[in-house]
Amino acid sequence: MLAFLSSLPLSSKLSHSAFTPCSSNRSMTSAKPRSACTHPVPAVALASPYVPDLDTYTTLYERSITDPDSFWRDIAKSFVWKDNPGNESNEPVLNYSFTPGSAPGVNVSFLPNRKTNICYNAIDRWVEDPVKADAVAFYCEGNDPGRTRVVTFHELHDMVQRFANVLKNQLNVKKGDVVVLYMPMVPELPVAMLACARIGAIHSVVFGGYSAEALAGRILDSKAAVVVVTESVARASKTVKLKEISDHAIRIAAKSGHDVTYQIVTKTPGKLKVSPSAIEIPQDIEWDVALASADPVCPVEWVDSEHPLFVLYTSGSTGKPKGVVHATGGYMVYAATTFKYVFDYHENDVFFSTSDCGWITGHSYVTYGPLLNGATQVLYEGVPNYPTPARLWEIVEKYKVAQLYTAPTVIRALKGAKAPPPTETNPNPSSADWVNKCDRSSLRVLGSVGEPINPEAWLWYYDVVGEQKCAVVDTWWQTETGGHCLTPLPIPGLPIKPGCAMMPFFGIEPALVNGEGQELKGPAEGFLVIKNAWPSTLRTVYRNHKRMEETYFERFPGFYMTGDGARRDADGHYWLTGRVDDILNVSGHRIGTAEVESALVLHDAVAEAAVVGVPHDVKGEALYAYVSLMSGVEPTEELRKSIRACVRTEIGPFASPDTIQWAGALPKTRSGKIMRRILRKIAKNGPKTQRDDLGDTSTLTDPGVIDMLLSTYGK
Ligand code: 6R9
Repeated sequence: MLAFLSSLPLSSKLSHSAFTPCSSNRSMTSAKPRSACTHPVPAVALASPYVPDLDTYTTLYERSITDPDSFWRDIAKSFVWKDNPGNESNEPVLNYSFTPGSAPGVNVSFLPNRKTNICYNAIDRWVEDPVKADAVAFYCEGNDPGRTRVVTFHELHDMVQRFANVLKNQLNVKKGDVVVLYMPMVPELPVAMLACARIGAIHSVVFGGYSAEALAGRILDSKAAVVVVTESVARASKTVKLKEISDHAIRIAAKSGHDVTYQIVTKTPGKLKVSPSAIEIPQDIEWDVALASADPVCPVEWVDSEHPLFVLYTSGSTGKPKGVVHATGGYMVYAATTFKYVFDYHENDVFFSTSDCGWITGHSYVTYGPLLNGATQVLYEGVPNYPTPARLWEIVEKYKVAQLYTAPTVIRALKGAKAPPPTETNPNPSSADWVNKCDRSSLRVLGSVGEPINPEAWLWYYDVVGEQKCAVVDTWWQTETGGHCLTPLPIPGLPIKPGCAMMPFFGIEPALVNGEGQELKGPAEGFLVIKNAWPSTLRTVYRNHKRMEETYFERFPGFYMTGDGARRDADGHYWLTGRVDDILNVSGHRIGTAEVESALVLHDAVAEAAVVGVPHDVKGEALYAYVSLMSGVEPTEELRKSIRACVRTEIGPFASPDTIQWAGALPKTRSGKIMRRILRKIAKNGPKTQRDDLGDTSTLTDPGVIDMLLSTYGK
C-alpha cells in the first residue's frame, strides 16, 4: 500500500519535501517530536477528490484572491436565494473595510442585496427529492452504547417546522429576537438552531459546561426572552442537571431586572414542557404533544443576506466574553464550501465531528456545513473515552465514518489511555489496541481543530488511527472566522507536514506582521493577520461594534488581527505558534485569563489573582493561578477548594485552575502591570527557574517578589 501511495505524482508548483524537518516550537508535550518530524509522509489516495492536485488548488486559490467577487458569486449559485437576481456582474459581493471607524456599524458584507434562508438551504431543498428526503441526516449515538436514534432529512424537516411554529406562535418569538439554547448534543439542539434560523430569530447556544452565572451573563447580554434547555445530560457516568442550572440562571437574570418569558425543556431524551413563567414550572407538556399540536408547516422567513444568524460568546483577552455575530448569507456559503473541500465530503460518506454545538466547530461543522451539503453524520452525545477508550473507533466502525474531526486534546488522551487488559493472544497490549480492534477502513480524512497539534499526536493520528492511508487536515480557524482559514486540503500527492496548518483556504490572504504592523516577507515569524475579508468574517460584537473594531482592527489597521502568532517556512507554509494575547487554550476550550481572574477575586478571601497557562500533556495548556489572600486570611486546603468552587460557579468546571499557588504579592511593574512572563516561567519551571530566563526584571517595583514566589512554589 505504501509503495503505491508514495508513487503518486507530486505537483511541481510548490517545493514540498516529504522529509520536512520540523523547527516549529509547537511541541508542547515532549521533547521527542523533533526527530519524529523527519518522518516521511506518504501521499494519500482519495478516489475522486474535488481538488485532485496542487495545480488545481493554486489556480482556484489565485482566482479567489485576484477576483473574489466572481469567485464567490459563482459558488453562491449552488445555494437558493429568494428571487435569485441572477448573475448581474455589477452586483456587490464582498465589501469590507478593516480600518476602524471607516464604516458606520458594519465592516463587512456579502451579497448584501440578496435574501436567503439557511434552514431552507440546509433542509428544504434536500427533501424536495423523495430519495434524499429518506436519507439519514443524523445517526444519534447516546452516551451509553446502544441508546441510538436515526433522524432522516424528512424527519428533521418535520421537527424543525413544528418547533419553528412553537417558537413563533406559542412563544411569540419574532424575527431578530435572540433565543438561548442550553443543551447537550441531542438532535433537539440542531433542530432548535435551525428552527430559529427558519423564522429569522437569532440563536445563542451556550455550551452545557457553563455555570448558571455564565449562562445568566449571556441571557442578560442578549436580553433573550426564551431559553431552551434539556432536563439533564449523561456525560460518562455522571448526570448533569442542566435544567436546575438554567432555573438558577433565570433567577439571577430576574434579579438583574431581566425576565425570561419562556423556558422550554426537552427531557432526556425527547420530551418537551413549556411554561409561561420562567421561574415556576406549572405544567409539563410532552415534546411529542407540543410538536404534534403545532402546525406541521412553517414557511421560511426570507431574510437579508446580512441578517444576523447567530451570536456565539467567546473569550477575549480583556473583559467579559464577546458575543460574536455571524450573518446569514456569507456564513452559509463559507461553512458549506470549507466543509466540502477540507473534508472532501462526497454523497454517502458519513461524517463525524466530536465537537459540541456549544462551540463554533459544532455550529459550522455539525449543524450547518454538513447539512448544507446534504451530508449524513454521527451526532454523539457522550465523551470520547466512555465506557472505554475504544468508543470513538467503535463509532467509526459502526457507521463506516469517512471523515473524523476532533481536537488534539482528545487525540492525546486516547493515545495515552491505559492499555486494555492482557489476553492470551495479546499478552503485551498497548493503548493502540483500543484502536486496532476496530475496523477503520472507511476513514479517508482525519481532521484536527481547536489548538496546535504537537507532531507526536499528529503522527499517532496519522500512523495508528489512519494507518497512513488518510489525509490529516490540521484546521486553523476561530469563532470569529466562522470557518476554516488555514488548512491542508486532502490533495493526493501532497505530503502534509505533521503539526502544520500549511496553506490558506480559498479567499483567505494570510500575512505576518511585526509589532509595528509592517508586513514580513518570506520565511518569518510574527503576528498572524488576514489581509482581506472572506464571506464569514464576523460582522460585529453583539451590541458593541466599537469592541469589534478595537479588538480586531485597531492594533494593525487594514488587517484582521487574529490574536495568534505564526511562522512561515521556506515553502510558504504556516505553523501556528499559539496566542499572542492573554487567551489560554485548555483542552481546546478558549479561556481568557481575565475571565478566570475576575472569578477568583469574587471570593471573599482573595485580594488579587493572576492566571497563566502551563504546558500540559493532555490538555495542551493547564490553568495555573497565583492568588494573594486578604490580610489575616490563613491559606488552607479547604480554602483552595472553595476558591476553585468559586470559579466553577462563575464560569464552569472546565475553567477551574489545576494549580493555585499562594502568592504574598504579584510581580508588578511601576505602572502596576502584572509581569505575566515571570509568572509563566515560574509556573513552568518552579525552583529550577533560571534568573537569566526571566528576562529584564529591572522594572519590577519589588524584585524580592521573585524569591518569595520561588519559595512558595508547590506549597
Ligand atoms: C475553531 C476554534 C480559536 C483559537 C485560535 C487558536 C486556536 C484553533 C487551531 C488553533 C493551532 C489549530 N486554534 N485551531 N491553534 N492550530 N488548528 O477553535 O475556535 O474556540 O474561537 O478558538 O484556537 O489560538 O485563535 P475558537
